[in-house]
Amino acid sequence: MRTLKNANISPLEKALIEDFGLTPADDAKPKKIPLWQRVVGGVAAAAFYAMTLFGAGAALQACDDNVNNTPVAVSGSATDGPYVNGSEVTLVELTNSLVPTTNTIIQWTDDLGRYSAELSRNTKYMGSVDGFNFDEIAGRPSTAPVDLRGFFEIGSSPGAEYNINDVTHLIAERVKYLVDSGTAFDDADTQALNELLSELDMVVSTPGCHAYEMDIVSGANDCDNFLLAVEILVRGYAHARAEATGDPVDATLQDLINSAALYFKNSGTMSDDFKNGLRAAAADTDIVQAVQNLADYFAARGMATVPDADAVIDSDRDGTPNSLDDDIDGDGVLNVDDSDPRNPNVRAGAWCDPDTALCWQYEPPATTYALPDAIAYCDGLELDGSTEWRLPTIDELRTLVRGCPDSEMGGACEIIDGCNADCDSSPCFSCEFMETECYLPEAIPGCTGWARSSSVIADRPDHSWVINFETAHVAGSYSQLGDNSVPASVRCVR
Ligand SMILES: [Ca+2]
Ligand SMILES: [Ca+2]
Ligand SMILES: [Ca+2]
Ligand SMILES: [Ca+2]
Repeated sequence: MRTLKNANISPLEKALIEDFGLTPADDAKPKKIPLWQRVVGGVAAAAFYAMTLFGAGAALQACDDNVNNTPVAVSGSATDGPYVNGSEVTLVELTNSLVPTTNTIIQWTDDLGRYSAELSRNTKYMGSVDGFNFDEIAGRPSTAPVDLRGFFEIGSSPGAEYNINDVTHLIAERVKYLVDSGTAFDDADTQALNELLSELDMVVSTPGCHAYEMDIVSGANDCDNFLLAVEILVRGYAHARAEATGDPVDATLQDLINSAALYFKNSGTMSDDFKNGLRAAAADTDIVQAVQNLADYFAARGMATVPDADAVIDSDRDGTPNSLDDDIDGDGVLNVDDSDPRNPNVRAGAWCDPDTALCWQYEPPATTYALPDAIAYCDGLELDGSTEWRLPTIDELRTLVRGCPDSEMGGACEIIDGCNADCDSSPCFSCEFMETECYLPEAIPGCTGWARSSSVIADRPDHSWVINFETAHVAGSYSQLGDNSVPASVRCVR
């Protein structure tokens, strides 16, 4: 790429132009454009670039005297979550072919990401924003700046809104590509959004607007709901991926949306990785909490309305959005009967471990049982539409241990079903007592002390193997609890 030498182009503008691969055709010539008047200068620059890049025909079109390019007061908001006070919005005036002119306006946002500016009527712009923004999922500002961009065409109405958001960012490269291929801007913008919509099967929506008309800050129509849904899902994906890689969340988010926009550019499709990431986010993200976090942020700034992400997010991808779905997580248990209606692994009183496919009694009974009574209790249990419950073996019970590798099933502790008492000499008590937490999966409550298994110790049949989930200690009942007649906690399995 050529270096830009034009003194009229600021470093920021230069960076934007280079980001987009929109280098002017000739470095020196823009200096010859009379810039004595901004609007006229913009039209002249448009004509210049159009002439050099696309020939005289396009230039004549750009010089059409019938087009009213006088300035009009407009506003908009930059959101990926709202941007914080003083975030920088850069508005670069473009030719009809989306080639940058030298006319650039920089504005700073308020704490809802809102900006205002006087822009040329009937003229296309690239808007971009740089700054920190509110992370709806974490409920706090981002820890690094996130850049977004978008294209729009200013109409003739004063007060109209032109927003910069995740959706404008995701489709920007594609819009530019389509315009470069000869599609009119408005058609390109509509086509790109429709293509994006058809790729997102975790969102059920027909927004009926341009991406730059979507806004989470000042409304809750279907367009705004769609935008908030995409912002939450992209952010949810970024959080999950950052957790898996150990990378920072905001850098991960930036990488995800930039890579997705680039993939989308030529194909009009999203990668399987991106779609799967958003699908997982639709199922796993606490959408209610994310919307509440945003509502709290708005309320602190005197705003009552927040878009309804659940009106368009379809967590179980059955075609019905969450707000209309009587079984949101698609686990076959209606919301009203579901111990956790947002989590398909938690059903009516049961939690199914995705790692083992074993389903567990969600909450253990308050009563403790001697071994024969524990076996009878589980055999007689009716829960979650099933009577197939049993007292777990020690092998099954050890699959519930989390956070103590020796005691987890397959760890160094050698106590398994069928063992003699000498298995107990292996490292089965290597973790600390936890006062407030428990060595159980986060998804289930009930940090009991000693819990029974059905595994009787082979050479001491009046005793059996037990686990204390407060210490992850796997032991023979003879040393810790007493024989099979002593009551202990129970959690049935199927
Ligand atoms: Ca659904
Ligand atoms: Ca459903
Ligand atoms: Ca359900
Ligand atoms: Ca559920």
